[in-house]
Amino acid sequence: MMKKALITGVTGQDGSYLAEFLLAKGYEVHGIRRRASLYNTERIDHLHQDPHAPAPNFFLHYGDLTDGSNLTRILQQVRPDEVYNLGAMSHVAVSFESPEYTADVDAIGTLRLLEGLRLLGMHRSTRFYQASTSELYGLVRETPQRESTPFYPRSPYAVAKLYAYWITINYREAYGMYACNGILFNHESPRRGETFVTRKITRALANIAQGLERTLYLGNIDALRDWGHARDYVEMQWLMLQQDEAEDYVIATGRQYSVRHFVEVAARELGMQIAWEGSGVNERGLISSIIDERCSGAKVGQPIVAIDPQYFRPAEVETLLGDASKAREQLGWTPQTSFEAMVQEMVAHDLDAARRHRLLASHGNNVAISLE
Ligand code: NDP
Ligand code: GDR
Repeated sequence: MMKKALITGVTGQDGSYLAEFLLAKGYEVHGIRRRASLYNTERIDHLHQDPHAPAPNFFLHYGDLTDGSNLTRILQQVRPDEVYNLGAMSHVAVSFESPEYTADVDAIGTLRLLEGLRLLGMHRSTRFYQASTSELYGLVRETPQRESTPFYPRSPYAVAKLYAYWITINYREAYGMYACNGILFNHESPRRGETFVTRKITRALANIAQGLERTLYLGNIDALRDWGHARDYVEMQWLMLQQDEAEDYVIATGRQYSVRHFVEVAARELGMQIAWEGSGVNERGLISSIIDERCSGAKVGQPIVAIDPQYFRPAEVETLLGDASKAREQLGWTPQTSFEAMVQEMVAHDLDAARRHRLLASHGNNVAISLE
């Protein structure tokens, strides 16, 4: 029998890779999309199937994690074997601007799904994956971070995700649900949202290489992250739901780099010599140490990376480094893509897009480039 999966957040980075992965495994895949005034299905358009075609196996449903009755109706209609809750207001900096909405979607949205499954009597038959995050560790208490490391969330996003983490465990313990948390460290790809730092960097440097931009503005370039490739990480999400017992797992590469290093690797890929400019102190006294021996002043035409304090966060997560030994040993998982190969893939993708933009611009088309 063909298994059925329901993915919230199917239009996002991970949702698109997971949908591809599950379709390749022979699943019938259902995804929840939000209504938007513009198309928001770019990442999954290649999976679209004509619903009139014989035996389609990819379906989209309009819905929202803030709407409990809608979620329950979709669960009732689809009756999935597996639910992957990837939908979220996932931007840490934006969560400081919209903390209440973030809690509604990321925390209570998770509860709505779990409760929907329980009310429909599907809690014993449907397996549930919760997209938990390394942001839970926040102000880190132990390095590297593993499943037993204490949490200390540092943003409205992380606090909302902490609720989602515990409510998932609570439904597992209280109602015998197969429900687990994947505590995933940062993972990136050419499909990464354009305002997350890695994609912002590769996109801006590619535009600079094509003469469409001159300056990339960043916040805390000393932040350290454990970056993996999203394509590798969605396999883990599936593996976690295929075990005899539901458990929680850390997923990470075990390697850590600074934002500054990411810029340097991406720039090297493009054969660029970056000029670093400026420095910043945010209102809490956090200093980004960009003024150093490399800040010698830009030559004419040289690409500039400058610090703009507007990108500092009210509370920052300075360092994250994961220990995925449990996933490696119990699930036999290891990431396939190296940091360098991932940066290379992202740069190549964004350079291709920048070339097309330049071509359009040279033919008089107005190309809007927005970098946040
Ligand atoms: P994205 O931001 O790329 O995708 C988020 C998805 O959630 C989009 O499909 C978005 O829809 C959807 N969404 C947002 N708000 C709602 C809502 N109110 N109702 C229904 N759907 C909504 O995130 P990623 O793919 O990178 O991440 C997937 C999940 O994993 C998220 O929960 C994230 O918090 C978590 N995570 C991500 C990590 C990473 O490094 N990428 C690491 C650890 C955890 P739309 O397209 O319409 O905006
Ligand atoms: P993060 O990802 O907050 O770790 O959350 P992001 O790429 O936004 O930031 C990483 C680090 O880079 C610093 N930084 C900047 N960040 C952004 N976005 N823009 C900038 O200009 C900039 N300059 C420096 C940040 O301060 C931060 O330290 C991501 C999301 O996918 C979450 O949903 C997920 O849970 C975590 O990863 C794990």
